[in-house]
Amino acid sequence: MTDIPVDHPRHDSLVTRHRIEEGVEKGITSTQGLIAQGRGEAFDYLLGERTIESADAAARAAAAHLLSARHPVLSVNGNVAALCPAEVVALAEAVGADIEVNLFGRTDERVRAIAQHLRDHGASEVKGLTADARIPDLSHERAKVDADGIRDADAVLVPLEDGDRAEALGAMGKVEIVIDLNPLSRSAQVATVPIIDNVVRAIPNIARHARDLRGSDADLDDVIAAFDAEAALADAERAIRSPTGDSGLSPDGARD
Ligand code: PTJ
Repeated sequence: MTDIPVDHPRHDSLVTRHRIEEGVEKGITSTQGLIAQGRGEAFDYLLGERTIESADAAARAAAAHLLSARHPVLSVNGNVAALCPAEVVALAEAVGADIEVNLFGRTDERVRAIAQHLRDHGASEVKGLTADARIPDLSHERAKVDADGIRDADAVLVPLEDGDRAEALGAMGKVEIVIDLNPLSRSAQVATVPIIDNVVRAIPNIARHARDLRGSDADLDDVIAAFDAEAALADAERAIRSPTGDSGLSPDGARD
Protein backbone atom coordinates (compact mmCIF):
# COMPACT_ATOMS: atom_id res chain seq x y z
CA MET A 1 0.00 0.00 0.00
CA THR A 2 1.25 3.52 -0.81
CA ASP A 3 2.32 5.35 2.36
CA ILE A 4 -0.28 7.98 3.20
CA PRO A 5 1.07 10.79 5.40
CA VAL A 6 -0.91 10.94 8.66
CA ASP A 7 -1.26 14.70 8.25
CA HIS A 8 -2.88 14.34 4.83
CA PRO A 9 -6.24 16.15 5.10
CA ARG A 10 -8.09 13.15 3.65
CA HIS A 11 -5.96 10.46 5.33
CA ASP A 12 -8.84 8.26 6.53
CA SER A 13 -10.60 8.32 3.17
CA LEU A 14 -7.42 7.32 1.32
CA VAL A 15 -6.66 4.48 3.76
CA THR A 16 -10.21 3.21 3.23
CA ARG A 17 -9.74 3.30 -0.54
CA HIS A 18 -6.57 1.22 -0.26
CA ARG A 19 -8.35 -1.38 1.87
CA ILE A 20 -10.86 -1.89 -0.93
CA GLU A 21 -8.04 -2.21 -3.48
CA GLU A 22 -6.42 -4.86 -1.27
CA GLY A 23 -9.78 -6.61 -0.91
CA VAL A 24 -10.00 -6.92 -4.70
CA GLU A 25 -6.42 -8.24 -4.89
CA LYS A 26 -7.20 -10.89 -2.25
CA GLY A 27 -10.39 -12.03 -3.99
CA ILE A 28 -12.61 -10.74 -1.17
CA THR A 29 -14.10 -7.66 -2.80
CA SER A 30 -15.71 -7.64 -6.25
CA THR A 31 -14.56 -5.21 -8.93
CA GLN A 32 -18.07 -3.70 -8.61
CA GLY A 33 -17.05 -2.97 -5.04
CA LEU A 34 -14.59 -0.38 -6.36
CA ILE A 35 -17.45 1.48 -8.00
CA ALA A 36 -19.58 1.23 -4.86
CA GLN A 37 -16.64 2.63 -2.88
CA GLY A 38 -16.41 5.62 -5.26
CA ARG A 39 -20.10 6.35 -4.80
CA GLY A 40 -19.73 6.09 -1.05
CA GLU A 41 -16.68 8.38 -1.00
CA ALA A 42 -18.58 11.09 -2.87
CA PHE A 43 -21.38 11.11 -0.29
CA ASP A 44 -18.94 10.93 2.61
CA TYR A 45 -17.08 13.93 1.20
CA LEU A 46 -20.33 15.89 1.10
CA LEU A 47 -21.16 14.83 4.67
CA GLY A 48 -17.80 16.16 5.84
CA GLU A 49 -16.42 12.64 6.49
CA ARG A 50 -17.81 12.53 10.01
CA THR A 51 -20.72 11.02 11.90
CA ILE A 52 -23.59 13.48 11.98
CA GLU A 53 -25.82 13.58 15.08
CA SER A 54 -28.79 11.84 13.46
CA ALA A 55 -26.51 8.98 12.32
CA ASP A 56 -25.25 8.64 15.87
CA ALA A 57 -28.86 8.42 17.12
CA ALA A 58 -29.52 5.78 14.43
CA ALA A 59 -26.49 3.80 15.60
CA ARG A 60 -27.89 3.86 19.15
CA ALA A 61 -31.32 2.69 17.94
CA ALA A 62 -29.57 -0.05 15.92
CA ALA A 63 -27.72 -1.19 19.04
CA ALA A 64 -31.01 -1.32 20.97
CA HIS A 65 -32.66 -3.40 18.21
CA LEU A 66 -29.73 -5.83 18.01
CA LEU A 67 -29.62 -6.23 21.81
CA SER A 68 -33.34 -6.90 22.09
CA ALA A 69 -33.59 -9.23 19.06
CA ARG A 70 -34.18 -12.98 19.47
CA HIS A 71 -31.65 -13.76 16.72
CA PRO A 72 -29.62 -10.83 15.35
CA VAL A 73 -27.41 -11.42 12.29
CA LEU A 74 -24.74 -9.17 10.78
CA SER A 75 -24.62 -9.58 7.01
CA VAL A 76 -21.16 -9.13 5.48
CA ASN A 77 -20.35 -8.46 1.82
CA GLY A 78 -17.05 -8.00 -0.01
CA ASN A 79 -16.70 -4.30 0.79
CA VAL A 80 -17.49 -4.64 4.49
CA ALA A 81 -15.08 -7.59 4.83
CA ALA A 82 -12.27 -5.55 3.31
CA LEU A 83 -13.02 -2.36 5.22
CA CYS A 84 -13.70 -3.42 8.80
CA PRO A 85 -13.48 -7.18 9.52
CA ALA A 86 -12.27 -6.88 13.14
CA GLU A 87 -14.92 -4.27 13.88
CA VAL A 88 -17.66 -6.61 12.59
CA VAL A 89 -16.37 -9.37 14.89
CA ALA A 90 -16.30 -6.96 17.85
CA LEU A 91 -19.88 -5.84 17.14
CA ALA A 92 -21.09 -9.44 16.89
CA GLU A 93 -19.57 -10.07 20.31
CA ALA A 94 -21.04 -6.90 21.81
CA VAL A 95 -24.63 -7.74 20.76
CA GLY A 96 -24.49 -11.56 20.63
CA ALA A 97 -25.09 -11.71 16.86
CA ASP A 98 -24.24 -14.27 14.19
CA ILE A 99 -22.11 -13.20 11.23
CA GLU A 100 -23.21 -14.32 7.76
CA VAL A 101 -21.51 -13.72 4.42
CA ASN A 102 -24.20 -12.64 1.98
CA LEU A 103 -23.13 -11.44 -1.46
CA PHE A 104 -24.71 -9.51 -4.28
CA GLY A 105 -22.33 -11.15 -6.78
CA ARG A 106 -22.13 -14.52 -5.03
CA THR A 107 -19.46 -17.08 -5.89
CA ASP A 108 -18.63 -19.94 -3.50
CA GLU A 109 -14.95 -19.06 -3.82
CA ARG A 110 -15.52 -15.48 -2.63
CA VAL A 111 -17.84 -16.60 0.21
CA ARG A 112 -15.09 -18.96 1.43
CA ALA A 113 -12.37 -16.26 1.12
CA ILE A 114 -14.47 -13.77 3.11
CA ALA A 115 -15.33 -16.34 5.79
CA GLN A 116 -11.62 -17.14 6.18
CA HIS A 117 -10.74 -13.43 6.29
CA LEU A 118 -13.30 -12.93 9.10
CA ARG A 119 -11.93 -15.93 11.00
CA ASP A 120 -8.42 -14.45 10.59
CA HIS A 121 -9.83 -11.38 12.35
CA GLY A 122 -11.23 -13.32 15.31
CA ALA A 123 -14.62 -14.69 14.20
CA SER A 124 -15.31 -18.11 15.72
CA GLU A 125 -18.17 -19.04 13.41
CA VAL A 126 -19.16 -17.56 10.07
CA LYS A 127 -22.41 -18.49 8.34
CA GLY A 128 -23.29 -18.18 4.65
CA LEU A 129 -21.53 -21.25 3.28
CA THR A 130 -24.49 -23.62 3.59
CA ALA A 131 -26.93 -21.41 1.66
CA ASP A 132 -29.79 -23.85 2.30
CA ALA A 133 -32.60 -21.27 2.31
CA ARG A 134 -33.83 -18.50 0.03
CA ILE A 135 -35.15 -14.95 0.39
CA PRO A 136 -38.53 -15.07 -1.39
CA ASP A 137 -39.10 -13.04 -4.58
CA LEU A 138 -35.45 -12.49 -5.44
CA SER A 139 -33.47 -13.88 -8.35
CA HIS A 140 -31.41 -16.97 -7.51
CA GLU A 141 -27.84 -16.08 -6.44
CA ARG A 142 -28.74 -12.96 -4.46
CA ALA A 143 -31.44 -14.89 -2.60
CA LYS A 144 -29.15 -17.52 -1.05
CA VAL A 145 -28.99 -17.44 2.76
CA ASP A 146 -28.49 -19.91 5.62
CA ALA A 147 -31.66 -21.39 7.17
CA ASP A 148 -30.22 -20.97 10.66
CA GLY A 149 -28.77 -17.53 9.81
CA ILE A 150 -30.44 -14.66 7.94
CA ARG A 151 -33.52 -16.79 7.12
CA ASP A 152 -34.21 -17.28 10.84
CA ALA A 153 -33.07 -13.82 12.01
CA ASP A 154 -35.54 -11.30 13.38
CA ALA A 155 -33.04 -8.42 13.04
CA VAL A 156 -30.43 -8.09 10.30
CA LEU A 157 -27.70 -5.49 9.88
CA VAL A 158 -27.12 -5.03 6.16
CA PRO A 159 -24.34 -2.58 5.37
CA LEU A 160 -24.11 -1.44 1.72
CA GLU A 161 -27.05 -3.54 0.63
CA ASP A 162 -28.61 -3.53 -2.83
CA GLY A 163 -32.09 -2.00 -2.88
CA ASP A 164 -34.00 -5.07 -4.12
CA ARG A 165 -32.66 -7.37 -1.46
CA ALA A 166 -33.15 -4.75 1.24
CA GLU A 167 -36.80 -4.54 0.22
CA ALA A 168 -37.18 -8.34 0.12
CA LEU A 169 -35.68 -8.72 3.61
CA GLY A 170 -38.02 -6.02 4.91
CA ALA A 171 -40.97 -7.85 3.33
CA MET A 172 -40.02 -10.92 5.40
CA GLY A 173 -40.89 -8.87 8.48
CA LYS A 174 -37.33 -8.53 9.76
CA VAL A 175 -36.01 -5.47 11.53
CA GLU A 176 -33.59 -4.16 8.95
CA ILE A 177 -30.68 -1.93 9.87
CA VAL A 178 -28.99 -0.42 6.82
CA ILE A 179 -25.67 1.43 6.74
CA ASP A 180 -25.39 3.51 3.57
CA LEU A 181 -23.83 6.89 2.92
CA ASN A 182 -26.55 7.77 0.41
CA PRO A 183 -29.77 8.83 2.17
CA LEU A 184 -31.63 8.56 -1.15
CA SER A 185 -30.69 4.93 -1.79
CA ARG A 186 -33.61 2.50 -1.79
CA SER A 187 -32.02 0.39 0.94
CA ALA A 188 -31.77 3.40 3.25
CA GLN A 189 -35.32 4.45 2.38
CA VAL A 190 -36.87 1.05 3.23
CA ALA A 191 -34.81 0.38 6.38
CA THR A 192 -36.29 0.19 9.87
CA VAL A 193 -33.12 2.00 10.95
CA PRO A 194 -31.10 3.77 8.23
CA ILE A 195 -27.62 4.79 9.39
CA ILE A 196 -26.28 7.41 6.98
CA ASP A 197 -22.62 7.06 7.76
CA ASN A 198 -19.47 5.34 6.57
CA VAL A 199 -19.43 1.68 7.57
CA VAL A 200 -15.93 2.15 9.02
CA ARG A 201 -17.34 4.66 11.54
CA ALA A 202 -20.83 3.21 11.98
CA ILE A 203 -19.94 -0.37 12.97
CA PRO A 204 -17.64 0.54 15.89
CA ASN A 205 -20.14 3.22 16.88
CA ILE A 206 -23.01 0.69 17.12
CA ALA A 207 -20.74 -1.54 19.25
CA ARG A 208 -19.90 1.41 21.51
CA HIS A 209 -23.61 2.20 21.97
CA ALA A 210 -24.38 -1.48 22.64
CA ARG A 211 -21.77 -1.64 25.42
CA ASP A 212 -23.06 1.63 26.82
CA LEU A 213 -26.73 0.47 26.75
CA ARG A 214 -25.83 -2.85 28.34
CA GLY A 215 -24.16 -1.07 31.24
CA SER A 216 -27.00 1.42 31.79
CA ASP A 217 -30.61 1.43 33.02
CA ALA A 218 -31.89 2.66 29.65
CA ASP A 219 -35.03 0.91 28.41
CA LEU A 220 -34.25 -0.57 24.97
CA ASP A 221 -37.89 -0.17 23.85
CA ASP A 222 -37.73 3.54 24.68
CA VAL A 223 -34.52 3.97 22.67
CA ILE A 224 -36.14 2.17 19.72
CA ALA A 225 -39.38 4.18 19.96
CA ALA A 226 -37.53 7.50 20.17
CA PHE A 227 -35.84 6.98 16.79
CA ASP A 228 -37.51 8.53 13.72
CA ALA A 229 -36.18 7.04 10.45
CA GLU A 230 -37.74 9.68 8.18
CA ALA A 231 -36.33 12.52 10.25
CA ALA A 232 -32.87 10.90 10.20
CA LEU A 233 -32.96 10.59 6.39
CA ALA A 234 -34.11 14.20 6.03
CA ASP A 235 -31.38 15.39 8.39
CA ALA A 236 -28.67 13.57 6.39
CA GLU A 237 -29.94 15.09 3.16
CA ARG A 238 -29.88 18.51 4.78
CA ALA A 239 -26.27 17.99 5.96
CA ILE A 240 -25.23 16.96 2.44
CA ARG A 241 -26.92 19.95 0.82
CA SER A 242 -25.46 22.47 3.26
CA PRO A 243 -21.79 23.25 2.55
CA THR A 244 -21.47 25.11 5.88
CA GLY A 245 -23.67 25.13 8.97
CA ASP A 246 -23.98 21.63 10.36
CA SER A 247 -21.76 20.03 7.74
CA GLY A 248 -18.61 19.85 9.87
CA LEU A 249 -16.58 21.58 7.17
CA SER A 250 -14.46 24.69 7.51
CA PRO A 251 -16.45 27.97 7.79
CA ASP A 252 -15.86 28.87 4.14
CA GLY A 253 -17.25 25.49 3.10
CA ALA A 254 -13.93 24.46 1.56
CA ARG A 255 -13.27 20.80 0.99
CA ASP A 256 -9.85 19.30 0.38
O1 PTJ B 1 -19.59 -8.07 -2.27
P1 PTJ B 1 -20.92 -8.08 -3.00
O2 PTJ B 1 -20.90 -8.97 -4.21
O3 PTJ B 1 -22.06 -8.39 -2.09
O4 PTJ B 1 -21.17 -6.60 -3.59
C1 PTJ B 1 -21.21 -5.49 -2.73
C2 PTJ B 1 -21.55 -4.19 -3.51
C3 PTJ B 1 -21.39 -3.04 -2.53
C4 PTJ B 1 -20.56 -4.04 -4.66
C5 PTJ B 1 -22.98 -4.29 -4.07
O5 PTJ B 1 -23.89 -4.49 -3.01
C6 PTJ B 1 -23.34 -3.05 -4.87
O6 PTJ B 1 -23.18 -2.97 -6.07
O7 PTJ B 1 -23.83 -2.05 -4.16
P2 PTJ B 1 -24.32 -0.64 -4.81
O8 PTJ B 1 -25.64 -0.85 -5.47
O9 PTJ B 1 -23.21 -0.02 -5.58
O10 PTJ B 1 -24.58 0.21 -3.53
C7 PTJ B 1 -23.59 0.52 -2.64
C8 PTJ B 1 -24.11 1.62 -1.71
O11 PTJ B 1 -23.24 1.68 -0.60
C9 PTJ B 1 -24.13 3.00 -2.35
O12 PTJ B 1 -25.34 3.67 -2.00
C10 PTJ B 1 -22.94 3.73 -1.70
O13 PTJ B 1 -23.19 5.10 -1.50
C11 PTJ B 1 -22.83 3.02 -0.37
N1 PTJ B 1 -21.47 2.94 0.16
C12 PTJ B 1 -20.32 2.69 -0.51
N2 PTJ B 1 -19.26 2.65 0.33
C13 PTJ B 1 -19.76 2.85 1.58
C14 PTJ B 1 -21.17 3.03 1.47
N3 PTJ B 1 -21.94 3.23 2.54
C15 PTJ B 1 -21.34 3.26 3.75
N4 PTJ B 1 -20.01 3.09 3.93
C16 PTJ B 1 -19.19 2.89 2.88
N5 PTJ B 1 -17.87 2.74 3.06
